Amino acid sequence: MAVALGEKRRLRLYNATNARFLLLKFDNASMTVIGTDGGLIEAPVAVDQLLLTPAERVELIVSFDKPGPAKLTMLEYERGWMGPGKPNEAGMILLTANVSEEAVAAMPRLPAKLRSIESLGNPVVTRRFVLTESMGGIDHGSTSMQGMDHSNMSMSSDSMEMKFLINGASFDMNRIDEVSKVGQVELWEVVNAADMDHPFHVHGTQFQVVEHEKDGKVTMPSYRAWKDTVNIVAGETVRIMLRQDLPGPRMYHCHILEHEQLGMMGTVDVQA
Ligand SMILES: [Cu+2]
Repeated sequence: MAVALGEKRRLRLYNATNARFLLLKFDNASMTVIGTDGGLIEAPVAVDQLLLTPAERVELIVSFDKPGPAKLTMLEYERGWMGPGKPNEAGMILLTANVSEEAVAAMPRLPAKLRSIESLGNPVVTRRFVLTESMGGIDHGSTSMQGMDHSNMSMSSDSMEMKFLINGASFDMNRIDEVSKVGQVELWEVVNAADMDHPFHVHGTQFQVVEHEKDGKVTMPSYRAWKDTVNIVAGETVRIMLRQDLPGPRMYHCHILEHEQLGMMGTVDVQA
């Protein structure tokens, strides 16, 4: 990509990988987030780096204020990889922009306000989803596997029968796990009691992240956004608010495709 010095470009990034966690940094350029999975956020937010987990999207304004190559680069992120074959991704370059010495004519300023995002109000229902992993018939909650050597394990090995569960259950197409109602505001508490991060994805709507809780410490997101995928770090609880406006069955699942295939998925039936 060739750009002029001082130019700004609007980039939409979509993590369409099955399992890679993209911790991104733009060397020699600056990033400003203007949108997430569900469109624009309320005001631009400058960031040094950003984590894009499978299925997450972000919309950026990138400012190229230094001449020479500007590189979108992956940084090391530990999501709790198990088994062999972990790719060495740190330092991988996803995009290079060649920034000219010649400056562009003045660029328009970003608007201070992009849109309003209303709060969903008070929830009338609270649901709790606990994510766990089970290996070879043994259930593993958090910390139980620490110190074990995972080097000989393979998720695809029949003998190990690795399973990924929500509330102790593996996905069943013929089972309804939750029953909801159109227009009902709900608080979902997603607890990651497993040893790996799991990007949690909900179909049919966009949600707002209320807070993250880990080791008793609660943090709120730094800005309000519409999302349909949020990473739940190992050992973390994330609370989200949502409302479904159309009737029908909707899936929710981990968006690491291997985990979803091995059971970490459920169905909420939204009734009219
Ligand atoms: Cu997962």
